[in-house]
Amino acid sequence: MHLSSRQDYVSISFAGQGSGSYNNSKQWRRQSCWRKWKQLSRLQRSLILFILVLLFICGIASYPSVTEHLRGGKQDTASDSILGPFVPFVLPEPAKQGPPPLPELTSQRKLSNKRGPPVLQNRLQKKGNASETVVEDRAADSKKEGEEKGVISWRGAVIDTDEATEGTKNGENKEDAPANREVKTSKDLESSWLEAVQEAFRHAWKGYKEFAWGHDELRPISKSYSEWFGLGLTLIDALDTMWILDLKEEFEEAKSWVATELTFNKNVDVNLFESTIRILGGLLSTYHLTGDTLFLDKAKDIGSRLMPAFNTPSKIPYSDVNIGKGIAHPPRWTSDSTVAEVTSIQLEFRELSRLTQEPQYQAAVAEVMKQVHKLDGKLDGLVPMFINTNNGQFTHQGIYTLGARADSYYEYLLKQWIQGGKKENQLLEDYLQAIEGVKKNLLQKSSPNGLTFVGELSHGQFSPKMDHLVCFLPGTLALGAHNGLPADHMDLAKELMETCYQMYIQMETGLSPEIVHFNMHQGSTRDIDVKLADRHNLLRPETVESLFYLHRLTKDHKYQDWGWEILQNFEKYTKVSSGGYTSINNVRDPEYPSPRDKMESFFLGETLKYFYLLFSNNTNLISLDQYVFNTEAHPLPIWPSTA
Ligand code: DMJ
Repeated sequence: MHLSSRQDYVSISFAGQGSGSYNNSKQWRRQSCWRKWKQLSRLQRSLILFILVLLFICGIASYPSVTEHLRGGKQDTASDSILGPFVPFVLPEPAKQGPPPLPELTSQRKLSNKRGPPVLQNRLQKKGNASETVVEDRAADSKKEGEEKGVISWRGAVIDTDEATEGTKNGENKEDAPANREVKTSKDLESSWLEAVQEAFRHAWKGYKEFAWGHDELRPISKSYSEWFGLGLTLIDALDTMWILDLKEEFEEAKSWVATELTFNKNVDVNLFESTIRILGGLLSTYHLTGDTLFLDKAKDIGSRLMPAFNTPSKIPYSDVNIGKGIAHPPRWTSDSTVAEVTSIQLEFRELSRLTQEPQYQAAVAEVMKQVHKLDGKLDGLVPMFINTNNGQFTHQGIYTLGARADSYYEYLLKQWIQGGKKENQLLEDYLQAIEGVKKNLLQKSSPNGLTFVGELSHGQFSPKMDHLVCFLPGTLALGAHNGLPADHMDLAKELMETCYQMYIQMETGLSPEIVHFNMHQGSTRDIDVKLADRHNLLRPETVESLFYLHRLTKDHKYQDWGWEILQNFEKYTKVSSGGYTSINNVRDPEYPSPRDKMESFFLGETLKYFYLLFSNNTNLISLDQYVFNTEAHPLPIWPSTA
């Protein structure tokens, strides 16, 4: 059994060369045909060869009439062709697996699909962008708005905290850009792209259902699964995506698994952060979207089982909990937790308290925020990456990043403030201070093309390294601007969005690597370098997530175009023919991107959901004035005002 799956893997990898599709059957078929051919007698072989030659001669003789037919542009059917149905033999187009090309795409929006030498693309699109003139208007407007109620001031920044209306806040386009386009075409394009996302989801689901049902992650190449917590992670992460994508049938089968098979009474260690954002967050949002109390009951169950994590000397939670035994512990090698992990579970636990009217969940996570707020060791609002669960202090100080281990700390400052009705000023202040800290310490421009990027700081030394994870930031900045934060947050969001897009488009596969390094010295010939060890792509969502926010809030359709381009590249280089999508090892080799044989749960939970929301022009589909997305793309309601 094991052996056969390894053989599959080798042949599948080979098929990736040139085709972009991981189909394991070709080589096998070639070998077995050859064996059969050798088994035939000499007479049989001569007869077959004779027939083939005869067919070839007939083919040559009929060639002119056939090509004539084709040139006439007329579609041959069985009834009007004297030769019967003509099926021309064509080589399979290399690496084309996605949905059929859409006529509107070529006629209405000419997308640059260049690859290879990393030259900057789409720079021109930036210039003369209608939305940028609106930014100036908004900046002028914001002074006037400051005189009205719901305004607070932070270090000179005027912040309008009044309820936002999508598409009308700082830096957002007032006019609905689609009006400039032909409405019918725009509608057609929208439905084709939405269907393409549904189709991608169905394909991913097919693989999961066939080879990994009820398990954590699909391994699409080996047609098997991997287990992390043993809790059906992909299925739970994908529940609300199916609901939003209107995939009722798939949703119902998943729901019945949750009802009959899902149990948290298991002797397993789970990571507090990962299970909170994926499982608790997924169940809570599905409850809100469907109103089905099955999901709320399951959310309460997992939420209460995670609580032992907070039983630490400092009240800063441990990273791991055994949800069957109710015992928590730090990782074996340290008593530290990750700062992003302990500060990115708040949206979910706060919501659980609100729904259950049981205050202990909210109290536990609020205590973490309170302590982190007061801690020494920050740099202009930027936090280190680790925190000790015994003494509650930051450790490994002096390193600052918006990437792994710190990223969602910043995201959740803003989002908690929004979730709670924009009343918790301390959260807002920490967020605003951190963004100023980013601008002062981490923001730089690349050479030769001046891409704005967020680097890292290590003991005062700047490193031009940026994780793909940082690409959540344009979306978060745009969301802040939408909620009344300074208009220059939207300007920065747009600049960083361009950079994240370039991280895709400058790669030979059109897919971003996990980490890039920007060139800063004058005379550089390219802006982006990728180290050998950083060339993988895990099907991560952050860029698509930010494209969604940027499109939703500016109405600029270029963000949809960029997203479409990226979706096509996922289709081309990560789709596995038997079902599912795989992470890849090398985004710089379109001939052999080298599958890693894993479909992360966030591909269904986040990436495909954000694609769908990006392509939809319906601002009421998970309105940003009613919902706030957790860091795993599960929408949770913004609390209704009690005042
Ligand atoms: C997801 O689990 C979440 O988005 C998290 O905040 C970061 N990592 C992955 C996706 O990249």
